Amino acid sequence: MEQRLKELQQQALQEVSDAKNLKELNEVRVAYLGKKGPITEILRGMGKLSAEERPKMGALANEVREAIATQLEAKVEMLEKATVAEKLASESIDVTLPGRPVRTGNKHPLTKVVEEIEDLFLGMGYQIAEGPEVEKDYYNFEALNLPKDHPARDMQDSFYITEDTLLRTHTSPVQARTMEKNEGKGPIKIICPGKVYRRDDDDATHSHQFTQIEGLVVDENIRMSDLKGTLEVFAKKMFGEDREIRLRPSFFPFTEPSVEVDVSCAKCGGKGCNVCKQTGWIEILGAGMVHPNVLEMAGYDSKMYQGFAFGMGPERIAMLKYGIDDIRHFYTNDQRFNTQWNRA
Ligand code: 2U9
Repeated sequence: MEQRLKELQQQALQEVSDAKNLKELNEVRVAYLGKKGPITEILRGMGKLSAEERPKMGALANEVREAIATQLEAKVEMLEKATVAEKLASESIDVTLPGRPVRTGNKHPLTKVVEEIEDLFLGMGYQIAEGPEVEKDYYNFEALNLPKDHPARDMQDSFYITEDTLLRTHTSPVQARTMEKNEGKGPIKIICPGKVYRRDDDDATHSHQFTQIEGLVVDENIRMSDLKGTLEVFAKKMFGEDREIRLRPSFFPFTEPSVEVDVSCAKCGGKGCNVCKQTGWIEILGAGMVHPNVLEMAGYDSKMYQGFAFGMGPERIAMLKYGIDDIRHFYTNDQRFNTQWNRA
């Protein structure tokens, strides 16, 4: 029996050592230490031994059992550690690998130019004011010194909704509303960006809906020189520090005097070329001193308060700055156009 136990121990330990995984190891456990296994059988048969041999064999059988169990435990632990190590190795992440590129969108070129202009005036202490696109005839025309019989009110030129509401034809009503809200007091220093609408046939330079940015400054002691200095800073920041501006007399019902403002041509530096039609100058905006009638209608004493105003079309500014030849590009959403303006 002693011999049999020793053989069993040797055999079991060999099988433990040969087991390649936890499943095989469990099979060894069941085969040797299970209820139907040879060791249990031997222990059950102890009764048949002599009183002298019984304790000796019992102790030996238990020793063999212990030895196998201890080896099994050790092997289980080893296999478990190996499994964890294998899993860690296979799941390791190479943090030095380059990331997958993410395709980002970009702002519309018109949005970029509007924001550039806004930032420029915000930097000069202006605030941004907004107002409704469906506007009262009063704020769109009357308050801006365009009386009832003025030709600009023609049904042919504006999108009327009712007799006294229309899609605004400029952003000037926002300034008129702001002045009214300020109840005759200064200072006001605002720019008004937004969509405007005019009855026009669309072509390379006209669109029935376009964008405007207008500015208004109202305070005591505002002079034409303030307007000129402001527009000079704007033109240089927008088109280049070596650009110059010139003012030409013009007419708008809401300003007196009124001017049109040109910037020296960036391509030829003023010598004359195809971009500036050989004149050396390019028109970029209109401006003037706020008409006393406009100040008075909004509740300002025009002897105490003066103002200057200006208006520009960001599409035109963008077309000049980036050499875009057709205003319709801004509104037809061709991705080849929209995605080529990825400068920050
Ligand atoms: C108030 C008082 C005065 C706004 C002005 C212009 C001159 C002007 C055009 C340029 C090209 C519009 O985009 S465009 O078609 N604008 O020339 N706008 S002065 O004057 C105002 C506005 C509001 C209360």
